Amino acid sequence: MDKVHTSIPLCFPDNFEWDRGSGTLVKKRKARGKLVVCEDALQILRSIDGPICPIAVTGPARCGKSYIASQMVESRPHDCVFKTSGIWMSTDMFKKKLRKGVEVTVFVMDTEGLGAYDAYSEDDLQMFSLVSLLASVLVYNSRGSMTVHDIKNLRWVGTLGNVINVDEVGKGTKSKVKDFIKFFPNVMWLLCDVSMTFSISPGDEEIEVDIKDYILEEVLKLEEETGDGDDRVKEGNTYRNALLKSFPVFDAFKLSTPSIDINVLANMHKEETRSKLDKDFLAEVDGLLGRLAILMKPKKAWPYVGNIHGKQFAELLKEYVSEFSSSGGVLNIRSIGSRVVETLLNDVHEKAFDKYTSKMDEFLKSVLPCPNHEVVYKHKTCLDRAMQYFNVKSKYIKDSDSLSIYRKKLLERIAVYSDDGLTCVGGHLKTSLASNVKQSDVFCKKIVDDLFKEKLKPLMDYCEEDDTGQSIDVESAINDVETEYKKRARGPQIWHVYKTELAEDQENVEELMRSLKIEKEKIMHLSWKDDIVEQKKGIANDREESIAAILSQVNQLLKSHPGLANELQILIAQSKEESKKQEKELMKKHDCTD
Ligand SMILES: Nc1nc2c(ncn2[C@@H]2O[C@H](COP(=O)(O)OP(=O)(O)OP(=O)(O)O)[C@@H](O)[C@H]2O)c(=O)[nH]1
Ligand SMILES: [Mg+2]
Repeated sequence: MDKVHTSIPLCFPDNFEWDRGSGTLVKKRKARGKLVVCEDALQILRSIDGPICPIAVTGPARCGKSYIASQMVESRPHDCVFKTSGIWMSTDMFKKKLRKGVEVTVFVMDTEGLGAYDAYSEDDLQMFSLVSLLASVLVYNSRGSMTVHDIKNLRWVGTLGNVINVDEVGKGTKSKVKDFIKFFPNVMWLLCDVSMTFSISPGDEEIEVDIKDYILEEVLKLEEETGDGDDRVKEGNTYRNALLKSFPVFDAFKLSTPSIDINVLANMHKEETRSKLDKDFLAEVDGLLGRLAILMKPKKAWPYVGNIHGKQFAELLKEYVSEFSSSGGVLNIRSIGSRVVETLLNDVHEKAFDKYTSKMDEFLKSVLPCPNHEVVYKHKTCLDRAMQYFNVKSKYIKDSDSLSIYRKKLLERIAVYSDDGLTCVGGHLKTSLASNVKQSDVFCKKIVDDLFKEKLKPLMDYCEEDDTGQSIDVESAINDVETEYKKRARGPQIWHVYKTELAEDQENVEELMRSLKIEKEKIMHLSWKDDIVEQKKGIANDREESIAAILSQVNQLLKSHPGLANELQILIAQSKEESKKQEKELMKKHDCTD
């Protein structure tokens, strides 16, 4: 497993390589080139949610920056945590509640010394500009007391304006210092190894003053420019102006010599040395930390972003470093700001959309098919959730144009409505509603199939098989199917499927039943007819038989009584009458007039 580092480089010169395993920068066999960012550090930064307060320590080489930066990390580590080439960050972060109630995550950044023997002045300037842009509190560390003659030590500040461009690209508008000064860090000038007291003499008498007042009065007070060729004064005034005007708050603090023992001084970063340090020095370090706490403020980024979080800080760092290497050393922080806003809003928009879809899809999975109004109701709750997320996460972005573009983008990705606002014609909601229709269709058709198999098919089979002429209650069977369908069917396709599928089945059944009835009636009718024919046949036979019998009787009578013609006529008439009577009775029985 990789070692847990107490500090990690944010960016470093490309003649080094970050070795995650040992937590060190390994020097490569090449000359120093551009700065590169450390992806591991960006990951750590991105995980910081909420406002941040980065404190950076900078200043000339070998003047105790790394030692003092270590003392600023809470809880104070015993060993020096920084090994500086490039900009390093403490991985031990801590929370602080600031005066206005904002809670910030504080982390300390240490920089390689300005004017180090192997760094060119351009690199120094880049380094100084970078920490000025990244920090909320900038500690400028120098050793020894500062006099008016040491003013050139401020050259980094003086040339800041050459490196940082704030004007809109392609537009003639000039930004004023006051527009962006509040985005710059509060600055603390820390003078080490200064044991003496300071005094100023506004009148005749000397007054002992705090080092801050001394510096403001004696070092940073503009010198009168006497005229031609007084470049030294001019230059000094430029630096003075830059320091006082580029940073919103200026403070200064001094620390006395930590020890008179040179062995102790040489090993201050070691844990065992702490007990050997001068007690006054340690008390002063406590005092310094108290003063720094007053200077702390949430980091803001110019021009659009308010309080930035770890993620935005990581984006800014990446942008600054890559812009430095591609722009020949000049940063346009306005266009960087716009790009960062773009990246951030994209990210927030994407996450807000995920919030919407994750809840919505989970719901759809469990309830579809369902009435469309339930889908729309859930959509509204999920939309509120997504918009709330978007608003909370973008509240620190002050670029109202970009905000409204991304808000609209998010809304359109979720749902687009027709001009009259009544129909959803696009976005995720449209897909959800379409899926509901599709699932409802399949679901309802399956119910129709099931009901047909369960209830109608057996009925039809029974009707077809049964020829007993018993009456079957088709109507109540169909009503039963209808009630059951209404009970089981779900979603927007209930009526469509009812009309197109179930009603058709019902009609088929009814039709079949009707034709079945007719067939049966025909069969009945036919059998009646057959009966009549048979019976008629019987009557005819009977009549033939009786006619033959009568004729034989007649012959006998005529033989024995030749004069009995009248008796013969009566017998014939009787036979005819009998035959008709039988036929009538048959007709009456079958209600048939045939
Ligand atoms: N005299 C004195 N020495 C100090 C002080 N602080 C640290 N040192 C010693 O000065 C040397 C450099 O200290 P660092 O803290 O590494 O200084 P630095 O400014 O970070 O050095 P670079 O990163 O190389 O620019 C070490 O030997 C420290 O023990 C101080 O306040 N006074
Ligand atoms: Mg150092």
